[in-house]
Amino acid sequence: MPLTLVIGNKNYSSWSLRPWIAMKAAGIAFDEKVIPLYQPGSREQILRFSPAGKVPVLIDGDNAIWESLAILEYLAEKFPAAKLWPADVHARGVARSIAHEMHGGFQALRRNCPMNMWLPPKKRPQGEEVTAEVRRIETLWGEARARFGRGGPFLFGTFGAADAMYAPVVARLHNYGIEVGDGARAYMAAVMALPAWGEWREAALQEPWVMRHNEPDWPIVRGIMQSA
Ligand SMILES: N[C@@H](CCC(=O)N[C@@H](CS)C(=O)NCC(=O)O)C(=O)O
Repeated sequence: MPLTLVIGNKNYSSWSLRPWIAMKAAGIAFDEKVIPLYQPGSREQILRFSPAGKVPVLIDGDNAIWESLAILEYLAEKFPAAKLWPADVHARGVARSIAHEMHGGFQALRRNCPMNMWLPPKKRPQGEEVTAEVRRIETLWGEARARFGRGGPFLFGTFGAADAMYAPVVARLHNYGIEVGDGARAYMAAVMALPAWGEWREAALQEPWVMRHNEPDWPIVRGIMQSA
């Protein structure tokens, strides 16, 4: 029976993007089910699949695996050939550290810059808290690339679970026009050049569901949608 990944709207659901892009980039076959978030009935629909009432959730036969990072761990165990974590024990430890740092942190960036692929990329000034978090992200990306990234353009060379955890950060930095250095910019370009990124983004741009509280440029976005 194929795996099914239950996700939220592609435009907004940053947690859903993480296992989705990992599976696509690794060539792991799955069906997807999109549940538009924060609509009447959304919660009931999610609860049919996820005991925690959140997406993403991976359905594997009778098993439901929820929490983005737990899904990535499950996939790494079930599909070792996908090499979602680095082979080297030290690199793997650092990859898990930065994945967990993302999962539990960067609240200001998440709060102030919700993922929104509809937003026309432009500079949207952010406060000190966001700037400090972005500096931390640049540092940890830079250190991973310098120590472990020789085999490719991603944090640990080839695209893996740590990159998947930061994929929505790439979207945020891009759409909110947040300034980063050359190293981070090159890394972001590599992530955004993935065919899986293009597939997710194209689908996001087609979605009709609007979450107004995530739309700082609502009149502009509505104009784009109406002319699309
Ligand atoms: N810690 C969870 C967070 C999941 C989460 O917050 N998902 C959001 C969408 S991005 C959700 O399901 N929201 C719907 C709701 O809360 O009703 C994870 O890593 O998967």
